[in-house]
Amino acid sequence: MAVRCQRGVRRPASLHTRGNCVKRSIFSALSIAAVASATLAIVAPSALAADSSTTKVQSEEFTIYHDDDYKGGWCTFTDSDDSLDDNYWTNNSGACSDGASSMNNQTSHDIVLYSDRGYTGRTYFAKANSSDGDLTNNGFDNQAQSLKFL
Ligand SMILES: [Ca+2]
Ligand SMILES: [Ca+2]
Repeated sequence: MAVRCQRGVRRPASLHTRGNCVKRSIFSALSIAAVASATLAIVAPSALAADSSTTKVQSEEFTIYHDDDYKGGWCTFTDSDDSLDDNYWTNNSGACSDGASSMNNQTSHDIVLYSDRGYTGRTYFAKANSSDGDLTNNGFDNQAQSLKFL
């Protein structure tokens, strides 16, 4: 059934033609998608590898961890945040407020953690490029509710 795709055919006889044309265009769309994803599959691993090796060193990220010693889920920040209620631990254990037990400041900013929303309450000072595996001895375990990049 070699039916050619024709434009402007009005008669119902063109039903087959249309079906055939639709299939062909779907097929070519799939081919394009297949080529695109094949290209992505080739590119992605090296891009990811490059990312993970460089971001560790160069990323300007501040990270709080749910547990001591940089364990449990974590939340990362690249700027001030006046409420951690709408930030969530990476392991889906809930909102990041009132849960931080260790922190890693990989930014060039000093950062202040606050025990209340809107940069109020008691404070914990995280120096630029510093880390702390246990906030308990700073009286700040599970306290952070907002944080400000200075
Ligand atoms: Ca927030
Ligand atoms: Ca905790």
